[in-house]
Amino acid sequence: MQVSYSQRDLPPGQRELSEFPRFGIVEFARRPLTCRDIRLKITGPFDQPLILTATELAALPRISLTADFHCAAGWSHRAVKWGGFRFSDIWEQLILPHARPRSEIELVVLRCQDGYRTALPWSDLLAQEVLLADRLNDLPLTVEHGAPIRIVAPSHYGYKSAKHLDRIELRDNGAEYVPLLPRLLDHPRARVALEERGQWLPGSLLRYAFRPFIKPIIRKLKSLANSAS
Ligand SMILES: Nc1nc2c(c(=O)[nH]1)N[C@H]1C(S)=C(S)[C@@H](COP(=O)(O)O)O[C@H]1N2
Ligand SMILES: [Mo]
Repeated sequence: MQVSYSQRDLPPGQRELSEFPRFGIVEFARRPLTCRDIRLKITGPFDQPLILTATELAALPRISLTADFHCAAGWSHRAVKWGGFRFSDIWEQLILPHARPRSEIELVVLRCQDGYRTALPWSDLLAQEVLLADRLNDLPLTVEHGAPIRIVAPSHYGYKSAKHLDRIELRDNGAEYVPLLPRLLDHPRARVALEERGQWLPGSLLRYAFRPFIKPIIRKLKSLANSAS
């Protein structure tokens, strides 16, 4: 199945990059991956945690999704082609039959091999365009872009698209979640269309505050990749 989420105009405050850069927290990018194979631990208000590997995922329909990617710091890259599985299919076909939650899920915490974490409201994650992707531009996901598997949530800023995903925590109480990033840089929903770059200050202001960090971070992460090879 093919889906496309590409717009004619970039969202407010975004500038286009012709290359798709590696981006994120430089300290975390220095950490070697602990596991090259897909292994997702699913925990929640049910008795037993669930482990999903490539074998279980292979039972689901494969989705190919082309979407623009928007980082809250202000860069966008157009028409990224992802391959993977819908989160909603994973929920309905792989989780629910084995682990029926005792209470309603409010929030999902996404935890990564490098120590990164982010969270999204449950209903946002169930949207049709949210994938767990293991392929990028018809090739297996590289370490730079989130191997072995990552979230892709194209309606949300890039910081919700957790790379090197290894744990999905379903929570019935969202209020207890402590964000990794300072709240100024972490909006609970981070919808691109509403310019929810962060909290406390409007996105239309934050776009100027974040912009100077784009180039140095990209340069730093490129030099990491070079020294590793
Ligand atoms: N595990 C992990 N996921 C992460 C990050 C990170 O540092 N570690 N950075 C986030 C940010 S801020 C962005 S913009 C995107 C960048 O994805 P890319 O490196 O594939 O361009 O990854 C997001 N997911
Ligand atoms: Mo970002």
